[in-house]
Amino acid sequence: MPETLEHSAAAGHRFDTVLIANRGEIAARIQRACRELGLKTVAICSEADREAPYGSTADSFLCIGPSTAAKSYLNQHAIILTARLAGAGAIHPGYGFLSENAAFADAVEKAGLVFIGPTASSIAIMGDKISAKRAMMAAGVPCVPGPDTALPDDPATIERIALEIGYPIIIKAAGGGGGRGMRVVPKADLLHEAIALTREEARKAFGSPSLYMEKFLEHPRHIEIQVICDDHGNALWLGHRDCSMQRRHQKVVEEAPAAGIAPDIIQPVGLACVKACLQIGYRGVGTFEFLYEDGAFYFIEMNTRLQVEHPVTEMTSGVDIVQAQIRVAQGHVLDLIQGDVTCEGHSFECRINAEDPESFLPSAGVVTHLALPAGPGIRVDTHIHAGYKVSPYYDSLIAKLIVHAPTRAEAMARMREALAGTEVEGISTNIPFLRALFEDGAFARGETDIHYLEQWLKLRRAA
Ligand code: MV4
Repeated sequence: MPETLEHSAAAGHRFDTVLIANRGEIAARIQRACRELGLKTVAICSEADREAPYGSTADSFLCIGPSTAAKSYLNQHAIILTARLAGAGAIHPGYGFLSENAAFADAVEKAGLVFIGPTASSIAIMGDKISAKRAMMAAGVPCVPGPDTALPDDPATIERIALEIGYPIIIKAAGGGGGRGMRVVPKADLLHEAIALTREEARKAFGSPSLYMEKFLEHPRHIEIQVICDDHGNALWLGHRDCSMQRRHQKVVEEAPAAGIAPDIIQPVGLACVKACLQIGYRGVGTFEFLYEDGAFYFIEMNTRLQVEHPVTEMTSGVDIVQAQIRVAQGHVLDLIQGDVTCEGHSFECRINAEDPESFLPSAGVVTHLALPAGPGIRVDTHIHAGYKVSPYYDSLIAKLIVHAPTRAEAMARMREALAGTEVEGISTNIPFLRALFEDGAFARGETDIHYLEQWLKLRRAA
């Protein structure tokens, strides 16, 4: 049956070949989604990734530069040129690298290619944490107490703002995010020094001295809401995740849904996120990050990319988020409405990292033996195999172990089983530590916050 005009992709959005501007497990994940949609794929690599298995399954595979990311996966010009040479009509940036670079999204569109992600303008608004907060406050999304404007220079005015919020407060760089460029101020006499230090860091790291101030929440959980929007005024939220289990801003275990949060508590927050997306004309997938403390949600940041932990939401919602992301980039209307979106059962994801168990430093080398788990409700997203060489150039994520089961307790049991069936030899990994974490009582009871894992590691080391 021919598509109706409204349901067909806009002419300017048509593409049949996607260049995947990333590496590792997510390059393999995106390639599968493309193939299932009948799209051809162009894989790219650096010199360190020439042997990557997703290279031989792509329709073409091109080496674009040296091992250093700055000269390959971050080389905008080389990537756009390669897309044109290989006949790709679109670029999927994955996560990390160029995925939240507004100038890259703009350059891709100016080259006549589709950027599989939001508009450059949406990326830029969310990249500036002050303009992001302003957009969210305007849409009625609950935010952390504090102004949605940059801190002024006048010391007396700054002091007054801090007193109004109430100590402890936190100073954050507008150009920061993900834990970079922030400083907690416990009391008034430390305020001006903290601002001066954070401003200098911000100037150096982000090229902008712009700062803002918020109430510091001491024991929150990190809860996020996944959204997807098309170019025709439709937006959906696909449920929520708890990503509190982290160390140094690196998530280790994620789950969906967040434990112990009643649907009628989260529902208005999800709807506010949808409203915000419609108000700013957002397109593509996105994640609203919240802190959750004493029964209330506080927006902190929006991520304008596909996230590492998207699989837990795929397991509970049944939506293939990567396929949906590509479809909306093609200009298609979302084929779901909010009433079709359900949350079934419970899902966990463990990030398997090639790292030293004591120092957490990346562990490079050859995987001499690999056993992966299988069975109902078990999914493994990885690019590695026995004989694979883990290089020292990139982040240490080598696989994601994802489980799904009817209840949280059953999902935990399934993850214990999956971890027991996972064997990686030749390099060090965090598997022993993940096994121990899934035996932890407080975790099983859902009694954790953003500080829990670091405290747990400290106690474990002392024992
Ligand atoms: C905060 C906060 C407490 N109060 N903001 C860190 C990452 C960045 N996305 C925001 N972060 C935080 N912002 C206020 N007003 C505590 C953190 C924070 C954190 C947040 C989420 C997950 C892990 C974290 C670890 C330390 C601090």
